[in-house]
Amino acid sequence: ASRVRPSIVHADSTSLPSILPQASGIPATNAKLGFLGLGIMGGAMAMNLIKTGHDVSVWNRTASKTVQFRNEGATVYDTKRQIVENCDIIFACVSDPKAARDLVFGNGGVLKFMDEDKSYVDMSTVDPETAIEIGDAIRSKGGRFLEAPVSGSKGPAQLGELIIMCAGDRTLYVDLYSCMEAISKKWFFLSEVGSAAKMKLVVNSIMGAQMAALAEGMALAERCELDQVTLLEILSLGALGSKMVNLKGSAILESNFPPNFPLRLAQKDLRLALSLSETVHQPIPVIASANELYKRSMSANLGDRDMAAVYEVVHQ
Ligand code: NA7
Repeated sequence: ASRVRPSIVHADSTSLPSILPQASGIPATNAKLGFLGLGIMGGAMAMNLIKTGHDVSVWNRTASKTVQFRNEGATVYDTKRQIVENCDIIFACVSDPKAARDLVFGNGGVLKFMDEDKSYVDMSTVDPETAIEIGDAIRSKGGRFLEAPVSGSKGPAQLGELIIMCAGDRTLYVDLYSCMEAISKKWFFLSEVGSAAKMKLVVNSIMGAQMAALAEGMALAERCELDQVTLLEILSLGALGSKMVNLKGSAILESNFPPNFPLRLAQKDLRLALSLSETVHQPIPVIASANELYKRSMSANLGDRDMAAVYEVVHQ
């Protein structure tokens, strides 16, 4: 039997009322979207989908987080089952591999309710093994699967300027055009499921080590009685100038670490990157060493603060 795919309505279509908000001029797909996980990242992405005229239903483990989405026009469901039954494409964005597996395989998980008319897009940052296991399971029920971890933290997520690494079902990737426009500035198709997870872990391992080096450098500057503001200005004017240096450097200067990217998730990504490096026998001693600082930060109860709070353990 031929499968009915939710289709993209193209910009020159006259069938859509012009009052609908659009993502960069692209009318929203007609597909009914479900979103599981309304944390910092998932919440911002779901909100941008709603604001660009998509039909969005949401579920979150902690129900109180759904209120603002209902107020913006989303349908709120109490169970994952209802999301699957009422939606064509289900997005998930939860903390870690355990949470991502729980959503699919756990009690009331989505797998039981998936069929050949459903698609599942996992945007959580997980290890490649988890992505492959989830992808295989969804496909075993006839559904389409795309892994789509994102690069960028709270600010880019709210601005719809994430960078998205996708791998898996190419037709689903194409069908997500208006969604990707709504939440990202660039999206990539890599290849087989697992490759996006690997790419994301490589990206975040570099970021974790860079953050740790910035924290140590700022601590060293202070210990040498150098002005940290001047240090940041010198860095930002040279080859190391970056949003990361500016934003995280300012956070350190102000000793203010609201969680744009919670430290516990940064440490999770380093842990997963280290495991990846072991499977392919690639030494990553600088990244491994940075991970020790994040582990120490976790012991110092800094996990729910921003990753820049790693400064607190290098600056004693
Ligand atoms: P947050 O803000 O810590 O949000 C985590 C979300 O994951 C939140 O909705 C949690 O629900 C949900 N979660 C965690 N564990 C579970 C389980 N077991 N079952 C269902 N839902 C769960 O993280 P971010 O939004 O910053 O990051 C999400 C992902 O993107 C992560 O992989 C990052 O590395 C990148 P809660 O509200 O706590 O009930």
